[in-house]
Formats: sequence, structure tokens, C-alpha cells
Amino acid sequence: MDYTRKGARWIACLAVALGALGMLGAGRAQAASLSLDAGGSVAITNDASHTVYHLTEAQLLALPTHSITTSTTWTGRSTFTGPSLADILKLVGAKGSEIEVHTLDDYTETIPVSDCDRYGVIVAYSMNGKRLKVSDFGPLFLIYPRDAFPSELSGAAADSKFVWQIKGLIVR
Ligand SMILES: Nc1nc2c(c(=O)[nH]1)N[C@H]1C(S)=C(S)[C@@H](COP(=O)(O)O)O[C@H]1N2
Ligand SMILES: [Mo]
Repeated sequence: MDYTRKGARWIACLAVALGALGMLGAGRAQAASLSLDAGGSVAITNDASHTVYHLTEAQLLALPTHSITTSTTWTGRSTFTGPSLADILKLVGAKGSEIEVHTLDDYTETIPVSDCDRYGVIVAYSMNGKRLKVSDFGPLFLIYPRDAFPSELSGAAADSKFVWQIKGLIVR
């Protein structure tokens, strides 16, 4: 018996197995699972302290999808897809005129609810058919039809509305 060769083969097998596990782990870490907390002036809550309604990935994916094809300051002309902000607000029974959008990187931007009607704003979870990674504007990215309203939605002030890494909404 050649124990040295057998040992080497065993180590090679182990390395392949560990490599596969590592890739699985990385894949799962990258796959941005979707969730969104809606708080403030909402009609329904489902958390212990009755302050927010936590939308699960399944709920977000079950909402009708809308697509906006536009360029942004960070991305070339692409098709973004996800539920409309209006449908999310309807689902939680939002009663207010402004929405504070909160992100994983602790950025906050306040947008008027009237943007829903005016621009058909969507909360995108995919770009060109691929789910957005946290490292690439995911898991949720507020998208406005910039190319359709260039004068209103271009420039530094408008850029602040394109909020990525969204984790929650507070209705005011
Ligand atoms: N998640 C997240 N989205 C964000 C921001 C942020 O800090 N975090 N900054 C906003 C603001 S104020 C502007 S002007 C642009 C900034 O884009 P930049 O970081 O490429 O300059 O993105 C907007 N979206
Ligand atoms: Mo900004």
C-alpha cells in the first residue's frame, strides 16, 4: 500500500469538498434575501411591539412586478424590476404624505408619497433579470424613471432619491 499517495488523494478530496462548501457559503452570503420593515403611520403591524409590519421575501415577491428601464448615475440603461412603492404602501395601509427610506448603511432619505403617482416609483430587487446583491445596490433599490423625466430626475438633488440597500420605510 502506498500510504503517501493515498494520503495525498484523501487530502485532495477533502480540499475539493471544502472548496465546494466554501462556494456554497459564499453564494448564500451574496444572495440578498429580501425583507422590508414598514413602520410609522401604518394600519397593520406584526412585530412584538406592534410598531412595524415586517414584509418577508415571499410577500415582496408575491406583489405584482413593474419594470422601469432607465439609466442611473451609477448604472447604464438597464431594466429594474420589483413591486411598486404604491402597492407596498397599500399593503401596509400607509397613511401619510412622506416616506422615510432607511438603509443598511444608515442613510435616510425622505420622499413624498406623491412620487408614487407622478413617477410610478418601484422598489427594485432585480436589474436586467438578476437579483441585486447587497454589494450592488441590493437587496432593494428605489428606482425612478430618470430617462423619462430627465429634467426632474437628473442631478445631485434627484440622485439622493435613488436609495439602495433599503431595509425599511417609515410613513410620516
Ligand atoms: N444606501 C444608500 N443610498 C444612497 C446614499 C447612501 O449613502 N446610501 N446616498 C444618496 C445620495 S444623498 C446621493 S447624492 C447618491 C450618492 O451617490 P454616490 O455615493 O455615488 O455619490 O446616492 C443616494 N443613495
Ligand atoms: Mo446626495
